[in-house]
Amino acid sequence: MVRKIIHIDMDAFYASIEERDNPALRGIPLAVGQADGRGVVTTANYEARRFGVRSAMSSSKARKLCPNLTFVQCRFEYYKTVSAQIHQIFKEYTDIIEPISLDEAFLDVSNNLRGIELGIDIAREIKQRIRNDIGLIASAGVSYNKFLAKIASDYRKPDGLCVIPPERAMDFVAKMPVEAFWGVGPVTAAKMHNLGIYTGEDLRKFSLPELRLHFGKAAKQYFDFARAIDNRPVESYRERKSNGCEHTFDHDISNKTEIEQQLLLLCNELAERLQKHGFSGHTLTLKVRFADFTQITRSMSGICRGTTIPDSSLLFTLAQELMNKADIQEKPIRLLGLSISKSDSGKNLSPLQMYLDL
Ligand code: TTP
Ligand code: MG
Repeated sequence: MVRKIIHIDMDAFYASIEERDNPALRGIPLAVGQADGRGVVTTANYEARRFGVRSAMSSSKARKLCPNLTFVQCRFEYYKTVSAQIHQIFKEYTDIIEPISLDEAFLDVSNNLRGIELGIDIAREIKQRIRNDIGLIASAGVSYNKFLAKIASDYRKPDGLCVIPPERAMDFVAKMPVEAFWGVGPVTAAKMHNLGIYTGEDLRKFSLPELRLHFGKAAKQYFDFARAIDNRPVESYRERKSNGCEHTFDHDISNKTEIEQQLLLLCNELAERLQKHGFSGHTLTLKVRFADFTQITRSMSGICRGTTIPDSSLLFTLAQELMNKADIQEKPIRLLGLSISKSDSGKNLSPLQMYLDL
């Protein structure tokens, strides 16, 4: 079955909330953030963007670009409550909601709670509800995967509603500048430009081995995106109880230095995954599978407080402790795995959700 995925991204989120609450701020260039000293712009309304004012820009630079710029203080706690209200609307349509930030989420509406046939009808309704009930404008993208739904929501911003049906996907992606692709930041974009890759169409000319040569692990993702393929599920974090990774080695390992090296690689990968998913947990588990396929696991709980996401060096220290506990002697190892899980008593929520109170 073709999936129906919606990506919602609120327009100029913080600034629009301030405009909604104070009509005197409407229609004039507005930035949210500290005006003076070392202040930065969190976001600017579209009037200010015409002058080149952007998120993360220093306030002094923003003022140079737009001398009439009005600044208002950021009220982060308040924006969180607005975000939670928006999520209440989403929940009327589906349980499968993946929050990306306060103002952005993916919804899988393939089997939606309202039994609505078309994704575009749901997106239109959600936009309307956000406008009527909350007084804000959202852009929505609809497609059969996350990659395309996100591109679609960005396509006609602000107040956008764009659908990319399967038959248009390849053409759509062909024309996209690579900068718009997921995971392509300025450094990767510059690298692609050096190879003559400016659009999805250019990217498609490269084979997977060629892309691997230049982009390593990320190559498969670029290769797939250039072909409008993205099989990642919409992950509603509430369901996720653990997050981990494992490596099966080309040859069995038993040398202490080699084991440590592999453990470090695993920790780096796990730390990256946890950051990407905004996931934290209380229990770390090491899995060791030996050459003879017997397997042991060693765990430790209470590894970090609250919703702190452990970094690679903390993971490495703990993983080494677990390895010592495992006391594997010189037995050759075929696979190592490392995962973080929620303790039974812990709230089964991602840091983002805890912080959003969703
Ligand atoms: P965005 O969705 O990136 O920006 P936006 O909603 O203001 O504008 P649009 O989607 O119409 O382009 O980010 C959402 C909010 O997150 C934004 O209103 C302010 C905040 N934010 C920061 O605090 N710092 C940043 O660097 C960025 C990009 C956003
Ligand atoms: Mg936004």
